[in-house]
Amino acid sequence: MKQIVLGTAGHIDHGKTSLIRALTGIDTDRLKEEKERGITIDLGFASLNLDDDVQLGIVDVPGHERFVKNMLAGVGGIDLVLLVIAADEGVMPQTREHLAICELLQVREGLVALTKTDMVESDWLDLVREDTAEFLHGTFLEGKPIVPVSSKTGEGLADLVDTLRCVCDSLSPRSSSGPVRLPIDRVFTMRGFGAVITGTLFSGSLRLEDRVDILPSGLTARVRGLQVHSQTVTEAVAGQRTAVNLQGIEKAQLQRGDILATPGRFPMTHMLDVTLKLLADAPRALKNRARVRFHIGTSEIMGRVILLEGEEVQPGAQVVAQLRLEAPTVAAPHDRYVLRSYSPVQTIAGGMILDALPVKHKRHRPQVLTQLATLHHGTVADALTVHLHNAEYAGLKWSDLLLRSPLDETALHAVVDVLLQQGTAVAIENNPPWLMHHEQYAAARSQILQLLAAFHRDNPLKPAMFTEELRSKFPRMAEKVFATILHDLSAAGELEVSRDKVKLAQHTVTLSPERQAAVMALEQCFLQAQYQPPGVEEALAAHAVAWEDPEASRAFWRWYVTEAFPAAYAVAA
Ligand SMILES: Nc1nc2c(ncn2[C@@H]2O[C@H](COP(=O)(O)OP(=O)(O)OP(=O)(O)O)[C@@H](O)[C@H]2O)c(=O)[nH]1
Ligand SMILES: [Mg+2]
Repeated sequence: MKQIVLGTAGHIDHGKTSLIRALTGIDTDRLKEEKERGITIDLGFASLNLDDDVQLGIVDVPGHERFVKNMLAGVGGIDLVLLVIAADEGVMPQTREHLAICELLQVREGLVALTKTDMVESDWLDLVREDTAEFLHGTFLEGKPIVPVSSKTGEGLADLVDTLRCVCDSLSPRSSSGPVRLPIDRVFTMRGFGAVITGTLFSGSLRLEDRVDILPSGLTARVRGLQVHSQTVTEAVAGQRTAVNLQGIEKAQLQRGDILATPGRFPMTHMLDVTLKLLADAPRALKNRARVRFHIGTSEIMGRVILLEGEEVQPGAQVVAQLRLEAPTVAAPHDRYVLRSYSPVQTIAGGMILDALPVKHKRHRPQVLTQLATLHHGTVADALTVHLHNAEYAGLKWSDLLLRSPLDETALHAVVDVLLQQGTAVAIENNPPWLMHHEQYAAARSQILQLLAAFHRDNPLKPAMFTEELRSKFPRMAEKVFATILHDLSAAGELEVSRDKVKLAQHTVTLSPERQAAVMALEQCFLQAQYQPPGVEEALAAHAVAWEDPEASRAFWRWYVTEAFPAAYAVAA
């Protein structure tokens, strides 16, 4: 069965909750205060079977401008928005704000319900319809169905359901591969069962007994029970409204905004590189370092916008920026987010995560801007090439590659294959892949060859260099990377590795005729001395090996006994 999550949107009192009740029979206003005041304060939930193939999970949001924060927590995971506009009032401020939010979050599909048709004349209804079409012009809802309904008389409801069916047909189901990520929108306890959380499963699939991380607290829990649309299930998949009964954690340790995730899969971050579009009707330009409210998933976190070019963003413009947050968050490339101004609280901007684990950028750096442009406009392969380049000699392990891409494991393997085939990356390890940018790999190779050449030049009498000594020249290079490059160089015939030493393949210790004669004489001396080998100075003196530099002659001697003539060494030792 196809699972689609629909969210309502629209101005206060325009009839969202009444319409959901008329469609499903469920009153989504659960709180006492909601019933007393006749308004929605927090998210409400319902479900509707459109036919045998499609099950709609419904999130009903509040329209009041003071509760946009709650609305934002509800629309994060929706596939489809039902924008509700009352025929008697037409487009109002939160109609605009909610539509802008859906647009910033790139909600995939949508339609409009013109409610309260029983309260207006038909010529007025025609006018509102025209106005609405004009209002939608240039937005993702342009040209989408506008369905007049009355929740009071029931008129138009059948038509709305038919239209919903059509819209859902065009929506492809979400892929349930990938890691589990479920932004929590509600926490409560069930007597005898303990803590229960609900939310829209953003990606992956969740099974009974699975272990999960709760972020950002880092606590872990076990899935004891699962429900989808009030039915007990053994597995929930991406795109489903899911209730999870957790064992090993208390209600007090959980809150809206937390994320339930595959253990160890998502590191937390205080910084994010993003595209940032300031809404065309934002009240003023956005200045560098402006304090904002950052919304992602079901969470709200304070932070500052660091503009990477220019001093301010004009309404309607899009830039790249770095967000520096006051509390950690979890995000993945291509996730969408919304920004609201600190005070007065108003939706002003939003965009897409480009890098969830950036370094702190200095502003006005052409290289940073070029790289972010690639992360924004390039393919996943292009983006990974940028990250591989920045990773230098460390390269990127499989877990790093996963964090740097929006793909699941299967799709990422395909991209890795392309990077290897086209020579952009070199494999340090194959299973799982650990990649290095080909330029960094080439640079490391030639640096190793250069260091060895320098060693041989400075130590012409030493046949080889201790591998550990060479390795110590690369303090930031992982053992495995170093070993792989040595292995590759050796396989290519560039160098020779023997036990704990390494040398350039073409390097040999060549002696002057004078030294060669001394070696022979010393060798004879040792052989003849048998079990009473002479001391170093004594042997040198006896054979008049008086080279210009006494230090050099001692070094030569050491080499001679330890390397050139193992039999002599064995005796000397
Ligand atoms: N006559 C008439 N009244 C309606 C209709 N739909 C809703 N109402 C009335 O409008 C008022 C507001 O309806 P709600 O459904 O609570 O509006 P809402 O959009 O959910 O409001 P918030 O959640 O607070 O934003 C209630 O008094 C409803 O009875 C309709 O189709 N016809
Ligand atoms: Mg309501």
